[in-house]
Amino acid sequence: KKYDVAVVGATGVVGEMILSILEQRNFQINSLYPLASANSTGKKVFCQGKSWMVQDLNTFDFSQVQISLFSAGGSISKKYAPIAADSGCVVIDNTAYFRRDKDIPLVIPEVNPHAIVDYTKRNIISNPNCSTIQMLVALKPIYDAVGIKRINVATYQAVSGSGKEAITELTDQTVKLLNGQEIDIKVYPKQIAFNVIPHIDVFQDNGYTREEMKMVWETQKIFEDENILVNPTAVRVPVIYGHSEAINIETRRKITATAATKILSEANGVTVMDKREDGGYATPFVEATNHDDTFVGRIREDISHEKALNLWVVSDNIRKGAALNTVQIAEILIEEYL
Ligand code: 11C
Repeated sequence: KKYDVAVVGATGVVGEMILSILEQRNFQINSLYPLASANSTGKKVFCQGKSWMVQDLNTFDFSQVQISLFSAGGSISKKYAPIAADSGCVVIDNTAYFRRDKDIPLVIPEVNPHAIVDYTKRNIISNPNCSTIQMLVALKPIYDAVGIKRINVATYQAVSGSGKEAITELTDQTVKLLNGQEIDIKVYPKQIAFNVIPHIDVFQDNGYTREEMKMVWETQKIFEDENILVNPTAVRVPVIYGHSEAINIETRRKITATAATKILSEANGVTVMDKREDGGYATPFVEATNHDDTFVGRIREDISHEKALNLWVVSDNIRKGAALNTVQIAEILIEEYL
């Protein structure tokens, strides 16, 4: 069976990746409807050997499609996802807008595919934040084996997480600084080239940022464990693609590094790259970019705690962190539910 699919935000970083993943995985498409704001209307995108005209989201009739993949920002999802869902199609939404709603499943296919069943409540499924996805793909096998009480994580997040203008900001600032010119600062609150910014998304009353709190809320929802403690610090680094995370977990029962490595080596969606030698670990741009798997390395027992483990986790934030996860959800949806 073939499906009619709308891709909302088709000209954005994630939208473009969704199109290429639909092609790579030979998703059974009948008609594709790339949608964007009026100023992108009329552009063409390519997928599965055909060119498809970008149409205006504002006037699109969602009753023509069975599946809509949204990745055009929270305010667009707020307005248009309910319209699409009410027209009868299933929305898979990449934004944070619906993630905390109790009647909307929040899904990572390697972690909680069973949650998809509840899509019927509102015809919407949420895709988690990229930082949460890679963290939980890596931690789920350990959670299942020995339990996790507390997660302490510092992220090193690529600029592509903020969209195309942020990639341009990093590259432009880099070129200008190398040429001794004045730089423009538009997307981030400080210079990102040759720098590190300990601030992603807006500050909350508790002093954490929303990106950090997303990792708390989403972990508790996806693991269905409101007692799991998560303490994140989210940091932007001058990397174009690939988020990295230094994770320390306090487990309920002791697990050795050797046992954790074995479990992770057999886990779905994980590649262990962990030789204790120069270069024996994965890095975001060189190894993780363009790969489906989340890479785990630097697996070692915490010398300061009896039941804790350290991990280095890197993944392509646009691919597994957004587009691939969305398409994987759509694949399960059509295989098991539609
Ligand atoms: C970033 N994680 O790297 C963000 C991007 O909640 O879907 C995705 C934000 C979200 O900037």
